[in-house]
Amino acid sequence: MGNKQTIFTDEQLDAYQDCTFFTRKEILRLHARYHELAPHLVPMDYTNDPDCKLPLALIVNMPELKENPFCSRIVESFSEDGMGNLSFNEFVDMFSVLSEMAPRELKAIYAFKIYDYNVDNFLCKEDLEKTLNKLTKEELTPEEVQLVCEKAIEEADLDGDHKLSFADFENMITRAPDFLSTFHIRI
Ligand SMILES: [Ca+2]
Ligand SMILES: [Ca+2]
Repeated sequence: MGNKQTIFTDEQLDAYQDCTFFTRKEILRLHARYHELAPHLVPMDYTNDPDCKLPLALIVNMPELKENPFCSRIVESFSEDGMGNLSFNEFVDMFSVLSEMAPRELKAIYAFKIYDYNVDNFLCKEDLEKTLNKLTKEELTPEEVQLVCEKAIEEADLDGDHKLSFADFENMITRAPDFLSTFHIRI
């Protein structure tokens, strides 16, 4: 072992491996990334589950997230305190869901939550318009956005209530996988 510092116990690493899509090596790399965001705040030794959280502003500045139009909303949705502060566990959970290894259905659950701006468990036309504006970096005219959203709802709306339930949304992303593209981030 030499003077190599213990960061996690074997049990901790096993637990991370079981609960995420990452290997032990990747967990250690994530810890290094988390640590380098705020070396004075994040301890190297995590064997005692230190009570440490990093603010949203530091996390959304990571090169992997910076360009993502939904980065703040993604971080907030993994933040238990709802303010966007992330513990290391939450940080790992977030990148696990965003990883290439995470199944589409899991990504869809988070995407739905993030696109549901008015938090009513449905995607209405306004939710989709906001989403599309962000996805296309406002390159479409308002008329074009409206048209695309109307069409997307019309095609995916299985029960005809003019808004998308989660089941409708799953139906939509099989036709328009671009709606999940912002949820693939390799770290
Ligand atoms: Ca909604
Ligand atoms: Ca519907």
